[in-house]
Amino acid sequence: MPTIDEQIAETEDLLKRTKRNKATEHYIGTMLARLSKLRALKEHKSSGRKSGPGYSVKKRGDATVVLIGFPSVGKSTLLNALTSAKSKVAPYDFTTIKAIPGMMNYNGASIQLIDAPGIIREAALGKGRGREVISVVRNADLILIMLDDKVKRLPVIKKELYNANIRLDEAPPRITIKKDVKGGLIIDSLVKQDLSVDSIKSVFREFSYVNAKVLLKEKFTLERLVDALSRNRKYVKVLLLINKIDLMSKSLLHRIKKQFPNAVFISAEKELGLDELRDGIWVVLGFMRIYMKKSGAEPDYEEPLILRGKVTVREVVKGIRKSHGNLINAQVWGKSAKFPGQKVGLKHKLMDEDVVTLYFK
Ligand SMILES: Nc1nc2c(ncn2[C@@H]2O[C@H](COP(=O)(O)OP(=O)(O)OP(=O)(O)O)[C@@H](O)[C@H]2O)c(=O)[nH]1
Ligand SMILES: [Mg+2]
Repeated sequence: MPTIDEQIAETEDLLKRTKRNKATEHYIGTMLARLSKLRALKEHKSSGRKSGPGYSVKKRGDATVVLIGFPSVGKSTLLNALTSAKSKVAPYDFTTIKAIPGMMNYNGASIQLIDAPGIIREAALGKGRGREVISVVRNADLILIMLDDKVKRLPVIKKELYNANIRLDEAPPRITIKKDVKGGLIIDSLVKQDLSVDSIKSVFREFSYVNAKVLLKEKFTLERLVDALSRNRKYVKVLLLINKIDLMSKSLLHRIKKQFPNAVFISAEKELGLDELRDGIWVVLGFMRIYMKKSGAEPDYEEPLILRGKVTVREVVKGIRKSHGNLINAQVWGKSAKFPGQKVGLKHKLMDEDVVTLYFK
């Protein structure tokens, strides 16, 4: 019986050698599904053995952000600049050997920032301190990938995270699956699929689905279908950071900016660009400040309600946590209001820095 590692290597090899076309799609789907199952098995087997102190950090605050990057790019320097933590900084690689948390307060939100050990090639296999890195990333709401002038290393980091089943800036697949006791596999789709029904079914079969009603709500690739059927995928937002801009010539900086227009450019040591970074983190995490205003009074700008994600009047009612009876309606001032003081219901979507008055029965 070949070992799991051998089976993984063999399946990867088969995938590499098989050209992708309509005729092989079905086979490739089966192989991708098999590979995913083998990797999950390996992860499961080694996680029991290898856990220990320093491997994961307890989540605290309103959101968790993890710093990822090759050794010596300046992750610890940045943690120290943004929080009151003191992570060791040194000009040699692998200074940081375990994940170190700090708290960053911004606009009234407390954001946990975690400095991870340097990620390197094959981190997903536990090389370097890879396993710790992956375990903290899995708990993150956002990861900051930090690079210095060696920007060519970005694909290496992305590949490691991908192999560790972390999906960057992807929404979870849109699909519903209802298991059944008979009837076989019934595949319906809201959009036209490029994959054949046969290929789709082969992936489901590899995941041991025999009878199920499936509704696909987006256009799937084989990889994304395998992701949808694997339980260990983690979908995380990412912000790219380019550090040590103080060491770059104008022309180099210009070139890198052109290559990565969405990156945030900083110098952790000289504290350049840190306001843009704090703001970027706030925006990407979808944080909002909602100022409450009692009827006839001034808004409370001192202590806003801090909310994240989909924020409607309903979340505000939940957020104030006091029982006031039933909401009759609400009034809104600010970016989400059609006009100042618009009357709205529970479903009204709010925006950062809106002012809200709630009327209860
Ligand atoms: N010039 C310059 N040097 C920096 C900057 N940020 C960090 N450094 C230096 O780069 C070296 C490595 O910084 P660290 O913060 O220890 O790097 P790290 O990414 O935490 O490294 P590991 O813990 O080994 O993964 C130190 O000598 C820092 O002083 C920067 O913005 N500009
Ligand atoms: Mg460090």
